[in-house]
Amino acid sequence: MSLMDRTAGQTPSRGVSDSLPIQDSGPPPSPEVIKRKVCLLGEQFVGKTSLIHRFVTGSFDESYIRTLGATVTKKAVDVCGPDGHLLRVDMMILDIMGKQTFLQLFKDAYFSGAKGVLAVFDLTCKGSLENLVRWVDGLRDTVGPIPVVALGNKLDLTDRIEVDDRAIAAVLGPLGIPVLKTSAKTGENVEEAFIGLARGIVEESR
Ligand SMILES: Nc1nc2c(ncn2[C@@H]2O[C@H](COP(=O)(O)OP(=O)(O)O)[C@@H](O)[C@H]2O)c(=O)[nH]1
Ligand SMILES: [Mg+2]
Repeated sequence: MSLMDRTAGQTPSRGVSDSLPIQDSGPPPSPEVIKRKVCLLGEQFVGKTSLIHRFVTGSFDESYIRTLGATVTKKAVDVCGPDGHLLRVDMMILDIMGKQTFLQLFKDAYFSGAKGVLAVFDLTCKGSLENLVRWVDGLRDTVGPIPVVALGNKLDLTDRIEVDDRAIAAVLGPLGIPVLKTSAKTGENVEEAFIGLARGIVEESR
């Protein structure tokens, strides 16, 4: 039985609730919204476009769509703000063509104003982890110490994984960035990656 059923037809009696402000009229209040630019970086083919696609549409597209230049997608996530209130982080997600040459040309424009980064490598390709250091250095040269979460992607390809936890710690430990293992194919940890980044962004803007 709902509250409406229980109270319908009853004579209202005076009580504590009479002195409280009316809460049940209109839609619930929306959380405060902050808009933030976030970027994905990392070598070509590590799965940046697929991770964004999975996060935004909830699906995986096997047919590889090459990213031309840079594309922008938007999605909001709700996280708990520093004062305990819900905050909506409206993310403008930038995806680039993953070549270092492209990064050199457009680094400033691409990273400028970014408040968080997902640095992606491929668990089945050791070189993509080693090269991530250069990507992160390039980022920090441009925008300074913004929150970065590293993602070891393609976790579903269990029999092809080349990068173990020790190698990850050796390369990324000195950079001091958290690491998550993801699969754009199964969706494992993809939502967590973007939410983790949003949390880092909210922490930074305190
Ligand atoms: N098995 C598997 N394949 C993936 C995953 N993520 C991406 N791929 C594939 O890897 C290739 C490159 O992905 P893409 O998102 O275009 O990489 P990008 O160049 O970093 O944007 C494509 O063939 C994808 O289908 C994953 O998590 N698991
Ligand atoms: Mg791409």
